[in-house]
Amino acid sequence: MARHLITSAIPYINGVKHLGNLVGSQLPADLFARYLRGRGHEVLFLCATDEHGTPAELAAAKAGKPVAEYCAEMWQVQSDLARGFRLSFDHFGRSSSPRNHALTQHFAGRLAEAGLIEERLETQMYSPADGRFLPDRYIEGTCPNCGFDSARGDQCDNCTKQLDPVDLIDPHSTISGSTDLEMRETKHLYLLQSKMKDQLQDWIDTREGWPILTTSIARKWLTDGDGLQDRGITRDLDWGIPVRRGDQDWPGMEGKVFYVWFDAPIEYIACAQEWVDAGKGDDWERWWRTDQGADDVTYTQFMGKDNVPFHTLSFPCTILGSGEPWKLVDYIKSFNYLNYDGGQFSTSRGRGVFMDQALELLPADFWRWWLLSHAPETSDSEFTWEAFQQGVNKDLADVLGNFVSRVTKFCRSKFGETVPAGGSYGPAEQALIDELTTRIRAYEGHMDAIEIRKSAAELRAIWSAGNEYLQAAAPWATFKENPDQAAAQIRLALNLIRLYAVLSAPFIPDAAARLLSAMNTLDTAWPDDVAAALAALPEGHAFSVPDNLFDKITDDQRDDWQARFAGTRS
Ligand code: B3M
Ligand code: ZN
Repeated sequence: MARHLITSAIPYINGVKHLGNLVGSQLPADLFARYLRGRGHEVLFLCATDEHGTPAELAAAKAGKPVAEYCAEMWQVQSDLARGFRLSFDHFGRSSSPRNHALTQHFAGRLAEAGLIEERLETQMYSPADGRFLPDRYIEGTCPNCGFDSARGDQCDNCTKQLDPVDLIDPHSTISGSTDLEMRETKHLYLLQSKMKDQLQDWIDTREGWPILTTSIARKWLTDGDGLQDRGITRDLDWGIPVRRGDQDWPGMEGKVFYVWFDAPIEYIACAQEWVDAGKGDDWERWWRTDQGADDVTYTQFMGKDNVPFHTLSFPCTILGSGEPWKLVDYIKSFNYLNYDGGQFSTSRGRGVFMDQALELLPADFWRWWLLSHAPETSDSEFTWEAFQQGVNKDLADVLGNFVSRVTKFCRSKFGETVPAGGSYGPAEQALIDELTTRIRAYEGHMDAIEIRKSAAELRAIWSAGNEYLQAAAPWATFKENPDQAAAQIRLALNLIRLYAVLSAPFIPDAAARLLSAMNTLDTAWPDDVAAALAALPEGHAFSVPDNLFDKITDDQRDDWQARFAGTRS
């Protein structure tokens, strides 16, 4: 039994996430966590809301609420949706927690002591009408690169170019609309990432077997242009973690907060402390401190590709720079984008299907299965309603659902609702056991390597093997000449249902639970020995016929949903 720490990128607080966000971090992280628990490992799976920065302040202002109140409400909304999708976090924390405040200030203090933080005087846009500086999204104007008229202070959403507020043409405040802006001097803290370049380069170069997507992004940032840039880690904002050196004031930094990307990854650690505070665990150090047992932990992070630089460079810089024995990530699984019906999912434009809407249409398993089996691993992938209908109907209804229904109903009609006795397994059954053994070992290999599409394909093949066996064995025909042999065939098939529940639970946990309850068993042992696993339900064991597992998506539903989600969310 090994110990696995798993974190998903923590979603921004400003609104409900869309299915593209879900499949790019939280959902695959949950798949992996459930799989490892199923194999008997000890898992700590953490996620949280990312509550600071200008997006939170602006969303709260739009909702007409104080930021703290807005964040508390949205945390509840996101937490409920996570439960709805059966995301099995051990704790769902908040980056605004007192724990994260203290830990972020602690890291800043350590980095300052190590000579890795520098105070720099710079000029920034100030709005006299608003009485404040205008960082990041508080300022908009015309993009000097493409001419887009609502480019933000930090980035143009149209051409994606990274910008500085001073680059914008005709800039204005997004709070008051004021164009009366001036440059004022203000002091900020810079993390001297450039000093850590060699150490980070060595670390990246020695990461064996990391996905190309992850290392190529890290290398590009390490070597492109001027290499690793020093990074401003403070902002002139009200909402955030006040700038302090450990528990001491930081002269000259009054009224400033840390930049959201400085404190957000630290929440991965603070979240483990919150998990202990919530009474769900009693020792966070053994997961995070290498001097207190975390050396034995395998730590895996999940995220979209846009988050990779912060996790391969910035956060490791914080960890390594502190000079303290914190656990570093062992493996980063990153994802490309899921597109929506010929375009992009977009939170700001409300385009696509959002987590709350998805659960109003169909149970979580439908979405989990389709999204995971189409995870954007090697390239971007696309959600279309046709593909969704086809995938769900074929894999879940025709293959898995149909197998369960045929086997349980046939047994009930001929033998009653108990595992039938009599007969014995012959060459056909042995061939099936052999095939399943090969396939289950392959499935484990793909899951261990977090190859999600390959895992889904193998699971589908495992379900199909059962259908093919049933078709060839034809117990409904065998029964007429040799009821004993039909009994053995059905006994095997009923045991396969339990086996399927165990193997499928990471993808479709609700259906798996229903199968186990129909098979009237609490035995979720992983099939290390397939022959033994197929004898788990003994002769005479009572079961019940489950209700239809998956209703097919009709053409009318598909057309209706496609039309309904063609526009933008209001
Ligand atoms: N909140 C961005 C995102 O949700 C950001 C991730 C933080 S991970 C520490 O894509
Ligand atoms: Zn642009």
